[in-house]
Amino acid sequence: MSARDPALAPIVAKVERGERLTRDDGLALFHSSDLLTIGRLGDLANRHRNGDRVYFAANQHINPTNVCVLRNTCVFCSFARMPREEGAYTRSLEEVFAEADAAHDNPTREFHIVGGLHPKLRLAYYLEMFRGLKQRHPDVQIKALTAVEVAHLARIEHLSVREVLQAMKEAGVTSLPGGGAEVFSPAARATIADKKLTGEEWLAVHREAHGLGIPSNCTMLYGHVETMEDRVDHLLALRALQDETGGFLTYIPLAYHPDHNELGEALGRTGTATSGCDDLKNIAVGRLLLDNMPHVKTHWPMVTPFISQIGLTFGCDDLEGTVVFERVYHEAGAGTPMWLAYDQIIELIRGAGKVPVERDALYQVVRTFEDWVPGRSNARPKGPVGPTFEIQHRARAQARGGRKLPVLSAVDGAE
Ligand code: V47
Repeated sequence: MSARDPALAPIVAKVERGERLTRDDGLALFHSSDLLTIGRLGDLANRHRNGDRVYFAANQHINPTNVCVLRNTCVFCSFARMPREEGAYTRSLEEVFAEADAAHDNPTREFHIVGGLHPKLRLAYYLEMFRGLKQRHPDVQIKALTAVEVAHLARIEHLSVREVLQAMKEAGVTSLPGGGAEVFSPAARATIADKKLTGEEWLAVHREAHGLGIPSNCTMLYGHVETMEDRVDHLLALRALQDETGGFLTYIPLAYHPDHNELGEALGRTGTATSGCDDLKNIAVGRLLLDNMPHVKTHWPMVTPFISQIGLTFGCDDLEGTVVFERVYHEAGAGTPMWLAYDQIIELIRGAGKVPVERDALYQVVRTFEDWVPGRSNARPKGPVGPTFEIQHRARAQARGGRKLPVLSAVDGAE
């Protein structure tokens, strides 16, 4: 493979030989504008591991509360509220179970449960939630609580992180999501998430989880105040922990959204803060530096389904699933849909010339699609939810006097 940017020539040779890339290589990749060479390298590294397979999960996101003690210090976040602030909400367990009941009519395999750091919600609330969900939906795996939430619960319960994780595992949690990592650089963190646990502490929670046999995901939030050095160092820290434990399943680059948060205002940004080229570059460079990471996932709610689809030939072997319903980025102005139908995901993957594989939270194969014919309803499962569910859900939430849910996008035509 030849590179248009001569600075990439030695990196091409290394990737072709399967050699590990260095910090300088990472910097050269981020500084280069030779996007197609970077993409081809990401694709090469991915194909080597995963062939043409692209995984997805039929999943449902559940956000039990948006009340967060870090509301005023995580200045990039649009989701968090103070307890008495307009729009603050905390779901009762019955409400969480009612929301999760959509899984009965849908092919849901994973609940993705994250929320704010509520000052009063105790560990018992979460454990009862996990047990209740497991009892009601035994076939659905639970991916729950970021390292930040785990550390917060340990602090308010006067328990060790290990004890909290052990209790979560016993209550039915299968894996941890990758949120809260942001960017580990102390300087960038001081600007965007001053009071959040440090990068070292985030890594320590994941190390502990891996030691208990709980696999986890990892992320990097890019497109705000971080430097290219910050990005590379963050990826190398993830790589080092993966060398040590092997417990990460997936890396997910997360594109910063600047609407309705203090940081976006300070930076004078609205709409989007990243570009399509930067989104694709972050996918490919993540894949190249994280040579020990089994999977790289593209999160379509952040970068759009179409950029995610292109990402499948830039190093991603995993497309975020049905989601049902995304709230964190929609509060920050993401204009993408709040969910995708099961069939739309298959079409996106097939449209990229890849082979869709439905997986569970642990990447065990649930279904392949050799016999799947677009447009033949009897050859495909029912979509995860229809717009009716969201309309009912919003009506119920509003009738309860809860906060207004963000307006749905045009994709489902529900408005
Ligand atoms: O940690 C918050 C990010 C993350 C904004 O593990 C924002 O499978 C952009 O980690 N603009 C949480 N990003 C989400 C997350 C995640 C998503 C999908 C899959 C998985 C997984 C994990 O969302 C936070 C933060 O980095 N975030 N606010 C914002 N304004």
